[in-house]
Amino acid sequence: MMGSAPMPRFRLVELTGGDPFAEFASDVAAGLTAKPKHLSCRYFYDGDGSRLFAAICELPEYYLTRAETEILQRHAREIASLFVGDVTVIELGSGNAVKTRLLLEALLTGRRVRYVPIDIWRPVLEESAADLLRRFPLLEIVAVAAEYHEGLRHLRSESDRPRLILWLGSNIGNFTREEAAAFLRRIQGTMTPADRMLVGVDLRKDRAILEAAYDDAAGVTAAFNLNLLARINHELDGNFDLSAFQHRAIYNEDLGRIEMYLVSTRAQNVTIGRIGLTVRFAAGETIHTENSYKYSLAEIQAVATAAGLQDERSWQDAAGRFELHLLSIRA
Ligand code: AVJ
Repeated sequence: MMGSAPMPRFRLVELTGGDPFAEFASDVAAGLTAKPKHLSCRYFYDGDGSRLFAAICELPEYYLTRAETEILQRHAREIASLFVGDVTVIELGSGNAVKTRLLLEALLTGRRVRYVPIDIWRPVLEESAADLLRRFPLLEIVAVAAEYHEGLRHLRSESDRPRLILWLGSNIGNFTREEAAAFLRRIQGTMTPADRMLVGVDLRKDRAILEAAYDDAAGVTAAFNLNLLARINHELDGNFDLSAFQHRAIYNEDLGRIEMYLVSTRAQNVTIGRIGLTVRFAAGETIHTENSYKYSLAEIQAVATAAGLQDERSWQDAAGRFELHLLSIRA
C-alpha cells in the first residue's frame, strides 16, 4: 500500500452505560423522597448548566479557576519536561478545557500528543475538541462521553504511551475524602511508573472567602443551582416554581466542605409528571445539591497515601488558595 490512510484527528467514543434518562428519573425520585431531600450534583451539567458553570469560572468571587490557571501558566513547561517522547493526556471532567490548553501547548514541542477528554456532557466535548483541533494542528483527540466510572474502563485501553492524567478544577471536591481515595486508587491501578496524575485541589481557607465563591453577588451560582429544578421541569415534566426556592451555600468547617442547598421559601407541593410523584415541601425545607470539599495539606497527603500514590511535586498560586499535585505510583 502507498502509505496507510491517515488516522482521523478526532474520534468520539460514547460510553453512556444505561439509559441516562431513566437514571435521571430514578435518581430524582429517590432523592426527593429521601429524608433529608437531596439531588446529585452530576445533573447540574446540561447545556444551560454547562454555560452557567463556565460563567461561574469568570466570577470575581470564584477564585478557583484563576488560581489554577495561574499555576498552570507558571509551571506547564516544568510539568511537560517530565515526559520523554509522545504522550497521552487524559482529562477527567474536561468541561470547556480552557486551562488544559496551557498544558497541551507546553507538551506539543517536538512530540505527538493524544488528548483524551472524558466528560458527561457530549456537546461540550465536541465544542472544546473543535477549538483545540483548530489551535493545535498536530493534536489528536479521542473524546469520551462518559461518567467517571465508565471513563475509567477507557483509561485502561489508552496505555500505549506515557500518560498524564488530569483531574483539575477541584473536581475531586465533589467526592468525600474516602470516595476520593478509593477513586484515586482505581486510577493508580491503571498507572505505570512513567504515568503521572495532576490533581487540582482547593485549600481550606476563611469561611467568608469560601461562602462568597459559592454565593456570588451576581447570582450566577444561584441560577446554576436552580437549574437543577428547571431541568426536572423540562425533562421530567415537573412543575417546580423556581421563584419559591432559594440558593444557599454554607461552609461546614468541621467537615471542610461547602454545602449547597435549595431552600423552599414556603410550604408547597411539587408534581413531577414523568415519575408520577408529588413531593411535599415544608417552609424552609432544603434539598442538598452539592458538597465541595476543601483540603489541608495533611488531608491531601492522607488521600494520596491511601490511594497508593506518591506526592512528587506540588505548586500553589501566589495567594495560596489552590494547589496542583503531581502524583505517581510508589516505586
Ligand atoms: C466543578 C465541582 C469543581 O465545587 O467548585 C461551582 C462546582 N458548584 N460553584 C466546585 C461548583 C458551585 C465546582 N466543581
